[in-house]
Amino acid sequence: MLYPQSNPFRQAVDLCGFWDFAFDPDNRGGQAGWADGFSGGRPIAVPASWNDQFAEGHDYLGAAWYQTRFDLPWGWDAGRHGLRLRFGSVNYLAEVWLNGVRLGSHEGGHLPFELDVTPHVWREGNRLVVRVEGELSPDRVPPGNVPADPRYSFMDLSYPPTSFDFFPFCGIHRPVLLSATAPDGLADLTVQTEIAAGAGLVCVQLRRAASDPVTARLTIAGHGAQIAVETPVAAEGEAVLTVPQAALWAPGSPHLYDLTVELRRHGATFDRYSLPIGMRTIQVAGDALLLNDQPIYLQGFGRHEDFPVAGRGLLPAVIVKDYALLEWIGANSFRTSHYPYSEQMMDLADRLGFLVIDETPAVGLFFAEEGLARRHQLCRQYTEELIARDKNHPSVIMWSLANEPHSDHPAAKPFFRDLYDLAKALDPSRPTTLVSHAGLSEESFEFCDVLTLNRYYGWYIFGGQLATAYDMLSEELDAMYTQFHKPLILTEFGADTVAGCHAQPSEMFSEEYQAEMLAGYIQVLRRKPFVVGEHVWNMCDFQTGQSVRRVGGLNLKGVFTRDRRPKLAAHRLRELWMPGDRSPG
Ligand code: GCB
Repeated sequence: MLYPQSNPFRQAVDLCGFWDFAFDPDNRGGQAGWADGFSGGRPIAVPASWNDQFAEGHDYLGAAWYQTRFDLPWGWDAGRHGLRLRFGSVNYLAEVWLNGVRLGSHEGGHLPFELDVTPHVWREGNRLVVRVEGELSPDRVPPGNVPADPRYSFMDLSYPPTSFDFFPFCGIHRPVLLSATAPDGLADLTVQTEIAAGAGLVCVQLRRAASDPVTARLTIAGHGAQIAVETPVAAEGEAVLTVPQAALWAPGSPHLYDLTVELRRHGATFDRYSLPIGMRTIQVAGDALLLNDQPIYLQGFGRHEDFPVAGRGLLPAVIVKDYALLEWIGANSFRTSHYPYSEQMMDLADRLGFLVIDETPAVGLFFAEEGLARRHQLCRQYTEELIARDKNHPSVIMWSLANEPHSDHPAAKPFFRDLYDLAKALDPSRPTTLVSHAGLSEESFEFCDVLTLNRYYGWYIFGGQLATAYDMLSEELDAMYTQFHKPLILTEFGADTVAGCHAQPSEMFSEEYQAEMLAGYIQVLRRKPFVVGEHVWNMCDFQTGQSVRRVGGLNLKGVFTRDRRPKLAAHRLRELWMPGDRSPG
């Protein structure tokens, strides 16, 4: 699925702004005909979560209705163009009607879906209605409302009752776009790059929405190069372009080229699409992770899309701020914990040169029989949608198929074997992983190219005992390497920290404790040649369910506060991470 863009052959308009909104706690909207349009709604911002916009909606996860109106822009013609609506992310369940006609539905937040509106759209006065629902349920992914029963391997008393540690924000979270394209134009592009003797080989696969024979002209421009080829295309086509002395993409030098594909019939162009591409390779070799054949070491964070008032809604200024902080602190990477981030975030990772472990929304999975087939099907769907969305980003160096599944169950291994095979079939070019807290007993590490582990010695266990924590970590890492012989990234380690709380000597919750713990962990990690990365949990404090463990409903493991102010640990990490300080501890 290509992100909509505007040029002389296609156009996209943004439908975001203030929509009408109504909660529907008794589920009356369907019967009352709200799908045809409803009156008495109040204004809501799109994109944004509803939870922080209205006090009574703070913990409300049930049904709610959105509505807006639009006219077709000048020159758009449903007789000549393919017209589509594209939602970047609606959490959790979306059902969409245009002018009273049900267009379709989509399950799962954080991933885009498109609906064809061509047959139903009017020139003026279109009424778009979306029913959104975010109930927590054991057969959804991520799951929630899971019975407090040891068979489900999950018991954590928090409200709302999620099986994961972040707030289950609901709403239309990312842009809603209306696009017009040539009905026989480009439907998809897949770009893969290889490097051979300094030249970049760019293999482009094209897919069209029609199958009559036409010509594709592909151009790669940038860094002094201008290379073009032509190739015949029917429903599909392929071309390989060679860029001599390619400027490779890497952190610190994120060189991008412009790939432009034009479709022509009888010499006349009828569609065009442009994509920034980066030439780079990524592979696992022995104990190392190689970018462009050179070992790389990841330093950075797990993060959340989370900010006051907007909740999980797209806020471009926060994206820019977060990249500025990542640059300031000397990070080169992050994981999209625990769901795919916005396409805007991914575009900037390419431009600014950050390495991304791209994670599906499969967090808090458990494998008891009830709902298992459904959870499995959803994980397959998310894996397919994520790879389809992000396959062309040079910044994406690894797929993460889940976070901390409760995998001490016989059904877990076949479940992950299937997801791994699926990811490899869709994209054999990138390493795949599964972020685990099971460590040595994680049987599904068999299907991981890189081991990714979360550890909280010195916090949830051995709290206050940092020397013991480092010993435990060191021993476990060595044992894991002995057992699996694969490179390892510590994808989470950290301590809740109240900004402004100080202690000498350090104590849990103080800024000193967090700074000391992170530095101590990093010292251990850098002594292990098979460790290829350190991701601190978390970049910023973030909202989660209310519980005795979470002061103010916040997870306070950020090295920045929720409003992006550095704690002591941020300064300590900066000393360790800025270029020039890559020496082993
Ligand atoms: C974890 C989870 C993460 C939590 C974190 C914590 O292992 O992967 O989602 O937020 O621990 O702070 O407890």
